[in-house]
Amino acid sequence: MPKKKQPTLRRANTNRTHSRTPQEDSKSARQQRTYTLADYRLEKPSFELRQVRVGDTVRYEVSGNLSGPAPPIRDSKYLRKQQCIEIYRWMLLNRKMEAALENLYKQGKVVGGVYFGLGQAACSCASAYALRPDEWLGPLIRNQGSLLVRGFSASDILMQYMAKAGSPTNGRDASSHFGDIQNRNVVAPISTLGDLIPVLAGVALGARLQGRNIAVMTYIGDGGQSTGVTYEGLNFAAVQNLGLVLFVENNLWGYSTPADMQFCVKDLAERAIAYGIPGIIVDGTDPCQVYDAAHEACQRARRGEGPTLIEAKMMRMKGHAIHDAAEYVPKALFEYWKKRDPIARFEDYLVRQKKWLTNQENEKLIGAVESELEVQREIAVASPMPAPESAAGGAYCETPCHEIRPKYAMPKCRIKKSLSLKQKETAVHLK
Ligand SMILES: Cc1ncc(C[n+]2csc(CCOP(=O)(O)OP(=O)(O)O)c2C)c(N)n1
Ligand SMILES: [Mg+2]
Repeated sequence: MPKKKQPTLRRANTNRTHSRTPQEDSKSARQQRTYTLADYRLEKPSFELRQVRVGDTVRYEVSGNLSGPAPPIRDSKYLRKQQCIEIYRWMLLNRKMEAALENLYKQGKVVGGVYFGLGQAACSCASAYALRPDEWLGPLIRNQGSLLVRGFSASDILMQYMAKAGSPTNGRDASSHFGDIQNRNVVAPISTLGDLIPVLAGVALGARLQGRNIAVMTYIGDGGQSTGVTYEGLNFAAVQNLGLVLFVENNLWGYSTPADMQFCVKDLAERAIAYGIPGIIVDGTDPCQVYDAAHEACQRARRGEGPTLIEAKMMRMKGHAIHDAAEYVPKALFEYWKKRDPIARFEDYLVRQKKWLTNQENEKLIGAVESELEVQREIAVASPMPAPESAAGGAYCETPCHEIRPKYAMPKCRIKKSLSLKQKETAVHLK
């Protein structure tokens, strides 16, 4: 039997003494990989945090350029005047509802802790605004603005925090662990950070099997993005070309750990390269940038082209939760981001720059949001606590209560045999 020819292994010449030929240079240039990350920001903050030990305690010091003026809002490529005003309104409601929540907590009416999204309203509201009603959202605990955009009322959120009988979980769960899979297509937040990612990828896969490519959106923090399940979920979405839109909310802190001590990459969007998907950077305090990136990612998702990772850079303007005074955050950092307040800057953009709202119209709009919130607050405060004997009931519903049916019924997908593997992955063929 003829001897099988062994493949020859070519070794790199480690003792090379001659310089590289032009042919070698061009070959190496061809092999070199370059990646680009779209960056929508009009300002690239540059400062560093340093941990300083003082006796048994540590504190953080910030250095860098913290005195520059706040950047302007970037004109949206897609939003029209009325849509900008609508997003501004959601952002106002988001903030005012959180202020009401803080007061209710101080009055002893809240059961458990309260988590705020102060400084993050543009990211929550403008991202959720990019989804269609039939698409899906999986918010995190700070994305209360996203819940409002998806159709929950402020009283739902206030009642949930007060554990009222009429709250979405009938008073059996505090904070934001609620969703609505029947009408609003909202998956309840999962506290185990990262777990929403494979769940939402699964929702997109389910829709694909029904013959539709849809956008599904969820969020992960700068801390949570280091979990294993984030990698697994996003990688799965990438290889299956699922329409996941993942916002990495880089608010510079994970509890009391600064972002500088959590990862070595310069921008978290760089991690997209490792999944083979687009990575985008936006200023998370600019609703137009957030919307544009979200809209483009949703369009990609709807075309069956797979997931997008969007890093939204901003700052958590309060402690981790209401019990945390955030004394570890250098005051200069709060001052810097206060000048970049998303609502004040968007208001300035709409009223003074674009002149899409007169001062009078703006005041009227703010007044209307305040009145709406006051009505919602009163409904929430006046509603009853659950009956003690109901304590052993289910958090979401009683069993048997209603039949939980699959949203889109059985798969309708037919894949043509003649398609290439890549085409088969994204193909949507209705019967
Ligand atoms: C898998 C997992 N590990 C740890 C925690 C505890 N934990 C809750 S919130 C939090 C910090 C999260 O920081 P980040 O992801 O940056 O979100 P942020 O609070 O800044 O919005 C941690 C560690 C958790 N909920 N899940
Ligand atoms: Mg964080």
